[in-house]
Amino acid sequence: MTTTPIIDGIHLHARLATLAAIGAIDGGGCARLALTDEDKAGRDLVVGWMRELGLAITIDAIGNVFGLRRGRLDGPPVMTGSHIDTVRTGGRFDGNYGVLAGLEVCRALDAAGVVTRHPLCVAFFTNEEGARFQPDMLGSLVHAGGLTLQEAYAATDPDGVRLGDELSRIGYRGPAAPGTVRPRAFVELHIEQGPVLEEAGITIGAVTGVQGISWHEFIVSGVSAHAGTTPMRLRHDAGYVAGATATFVRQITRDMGGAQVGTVGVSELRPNLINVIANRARFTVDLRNTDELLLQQAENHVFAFIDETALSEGVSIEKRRLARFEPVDFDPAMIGRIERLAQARGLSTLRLPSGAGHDAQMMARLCPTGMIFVPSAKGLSHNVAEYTAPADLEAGAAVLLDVLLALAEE
Ligand code: HGY
Ligand code: MN
Ligand code: MN
Repeated sequence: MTTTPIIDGIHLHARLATLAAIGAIDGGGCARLALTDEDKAGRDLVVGWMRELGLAITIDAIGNVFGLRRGRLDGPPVMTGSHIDTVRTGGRFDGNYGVLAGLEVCRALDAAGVVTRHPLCVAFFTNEEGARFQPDMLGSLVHAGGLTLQEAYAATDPDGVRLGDELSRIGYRGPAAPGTVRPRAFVELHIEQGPVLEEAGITIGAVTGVQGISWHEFIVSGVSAHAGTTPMRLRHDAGYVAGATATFVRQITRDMGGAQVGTVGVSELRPNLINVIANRARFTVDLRNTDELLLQQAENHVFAFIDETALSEGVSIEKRRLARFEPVDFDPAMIGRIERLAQARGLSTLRLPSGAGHDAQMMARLCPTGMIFVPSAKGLSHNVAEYTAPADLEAGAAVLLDVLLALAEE
């Protein structure tokens, strides 16, 4: 005899707190950069929880982990999931929430004695953040066939450490070929990480897609010299090029308006001394837009500015592309399903694009895919103060339960 499955919110909050304790940093956040010891500890904990639920575990060659819950039929599962790696100044909900809510759905179905028609799968993907190794969404990109294992293994972090070596070191270079677990549908529950839902007073976001992402690294080589004795006309100041670019990126977003955003997130000078003109700068440019042509325009403006500035300053530039993904639209039927099921629970809904990258944007290459958002307090994320109200976390998990159930009974 089955009963109505219900998400256990208390258990969800407790699990989020337990996972957040791994790599905990001051202010209540997490630092579990991909493939570090902290990431391994987080992985081991979540895999243990999957085993407790009796899920069949598959680990693939890029370290993606899949927990499969049997259905009445065999065949492709309905999949949910996200990531459990974090940026260095991460919050406790980004990625983690979607994975743990997926496990709570399995737990609620167990408690209700429900076996779905199609199997369910809860997954977490390797290196979603891209904060240590690029590109971001690396594990799901390999899963979707957008990056080879060899290319992924060869990625290096700023210290020159190879991704493939770190994956082996933490014991998550699994036996399964990438793409082995091919879903019939994919749904990712995630915090919005921006201000839209909170400012609109809306609980559930039915995400329409993910904006395009352009990540590039620039290495500027100039000439170090005395900050006091060197006339301005004789300088080849790498630090100036980095600073001027950060200003230009802000200016170009202002000129373009609309959805265009731009960030110089990494900016390192050498020798980084108060009285020495920098002979080396390493900086990154993150540009995003929901419109691909506008994103290309933004790239062209920024790249031309950097080339012109380098020429006039007499410095050389090395440019490296770290990530480039075009905007992705989610499955219209999935968007409508999320909206309908949330409204059936009396929850307010809003359609919106995602400003952040997500594994769902890669899974959309394989199957009908959608995302469910819940509000982020003050729109803050990638910040230890990241926060979503418990009631909103529970509402999102309940909608995930309904959407997965609907998909798994089709
Ligand atoms: O950068 C992003 O949007 C994601 O957090 N990787
Ligand atoms: Mn995320
Ligand atoms: Mn993130």
